[in-house]
Amino acid sequence: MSRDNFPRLSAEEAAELIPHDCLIGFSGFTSAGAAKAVPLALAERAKRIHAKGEPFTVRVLTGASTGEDLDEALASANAISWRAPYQSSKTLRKQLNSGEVEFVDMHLSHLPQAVLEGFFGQMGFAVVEATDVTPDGRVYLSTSVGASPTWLEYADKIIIELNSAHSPRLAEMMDIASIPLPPHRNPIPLFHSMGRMGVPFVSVDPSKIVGVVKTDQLDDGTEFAAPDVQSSKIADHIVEFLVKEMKLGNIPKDFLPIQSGVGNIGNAFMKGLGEASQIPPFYMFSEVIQDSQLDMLESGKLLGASTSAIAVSQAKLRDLYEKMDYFTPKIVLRPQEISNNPGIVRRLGVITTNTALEVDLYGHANSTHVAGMKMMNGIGGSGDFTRNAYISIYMCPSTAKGGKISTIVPMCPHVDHNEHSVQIVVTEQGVADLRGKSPSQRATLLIENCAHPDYRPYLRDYIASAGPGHIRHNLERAFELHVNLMKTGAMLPNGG
Ligand code: 0RQ
Repeated sequence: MSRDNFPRLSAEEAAELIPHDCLIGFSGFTSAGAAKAVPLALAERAKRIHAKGEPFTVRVLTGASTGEDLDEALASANAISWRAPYQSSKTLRKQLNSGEVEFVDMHLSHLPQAVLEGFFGQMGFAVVEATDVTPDGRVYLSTSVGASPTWLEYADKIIIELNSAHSPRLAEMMDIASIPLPPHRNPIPLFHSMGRMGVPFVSVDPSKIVGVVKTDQLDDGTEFAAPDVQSSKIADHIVEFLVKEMKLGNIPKDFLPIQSGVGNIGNAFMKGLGEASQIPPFYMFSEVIQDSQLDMLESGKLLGASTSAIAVSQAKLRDLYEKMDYFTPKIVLRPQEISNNPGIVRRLGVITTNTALEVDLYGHANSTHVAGMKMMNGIGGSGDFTRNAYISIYMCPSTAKGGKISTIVPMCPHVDHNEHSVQIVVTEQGVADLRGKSPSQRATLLIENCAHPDYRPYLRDYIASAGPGHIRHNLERAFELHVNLMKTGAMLPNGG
């Protein structure tokens, strides 16, 4: 039997199978490997049903964020009622902040276990992109693994999007293993970023595959802006810090694996690290690799990368597919439960770098909620890595929105990473090394090294007005900057 023996469906026919209020597990970890045709057809179907005055929504799980054809298309069709664990779609962001959509922000490594334990109820469908599926139920995934192995195991029914635009040689990068549920777990046998413990495919019960939809479309891909002056300064400060740590002997001479968050600043930092002659070639243990990491793999600066997704621009992906002999030994693609596993992060001694929206004077970081209320994207994998990092670094420009917002604030109105996990804070102004520092020492370092000079007088005055205590606050003023922002559009009347 060939893969063509599975029912061949159009995307529209596949979408017709999915009932109202179904919990669906879509493949996708960023736009990499995201289901493309079925969600788009499902969005169109929802519009047709809504036009008749009838309800149609689905509950959506993915590995992380997705491409335009998934979150953005479904949200624009008002077809999502509930969503976890992460998103970055403009329309969906509006809907979850207005309360139209229920959103659950979760650590990405927790997601597979939570689903398998049944915390979110039964999953009707898995819709998963693959490069191949064999008659005995071997599913070969495309540019991301994410939580797809869990969806394929747990869902009642499976729709495969068989995408011929991807290289089938992605299988050579895959290392897919499932972790049994507690209390039946053993230590995960990975002792190096490039270690392997699994197989190149996911095995499913073939009778669950209700259809195969053929596609031929690359991932959306993300094009990053060239690093701006601020991002470059942040990158330079971090590189300088890491070189100093190496000289002090705090980081071994052959270096430690790096994790880097997604986004413009993360991409700029990785580019800076790639160009730093004082940093030896190193490995990554991360959840996503972006354009700059492919360049570094080619130059030899990056020796290898463990990841859950190859989230690169289309031009880079085409280039990668042309050079598979070179790249396949250098990239390992893993399920997010393993790529983001806090135990392995601690074991390998990963140096983590993530971006915050704001950091408070005692080192609590807010990565998700603007003014403590409006969700931006979600915590993603940042917490998985930060909590168990060898050194955890948070970076952000000292101001946002043209200086109207200080990213160093007296108290974060929402905390994703707390003072016990955040060790180093970097802005374009400089570095605050919070390790071994008491709360009052941390506040001084953050004000004098990281805050924008326009905001330093306010922050010094805030501390001067704070009551006594181990962590000193003036509760009447703790959110004054945020309240000003909401009332006037700026944290300080004259920007500082
Ligand atoms: O808004 O685009 O309208 O100008 O936030 O900020 O500076 O471009 O930085 O792209 O790296 O994103 C924290 C959102 C930063 C991201 C966050 C505004 C700013 C801009 C973007 P505009 P930048 P980035 C693993 C790691 C959590 C998940 C994570 C993120 C926009 O890094 O989602 O770490 N992190 N995952 O103007 C109001 C502030 C602001 C602010 C910045 N204090 N208040 N707006 N902005 N600071 C990856 C995965 O899990 C897949």
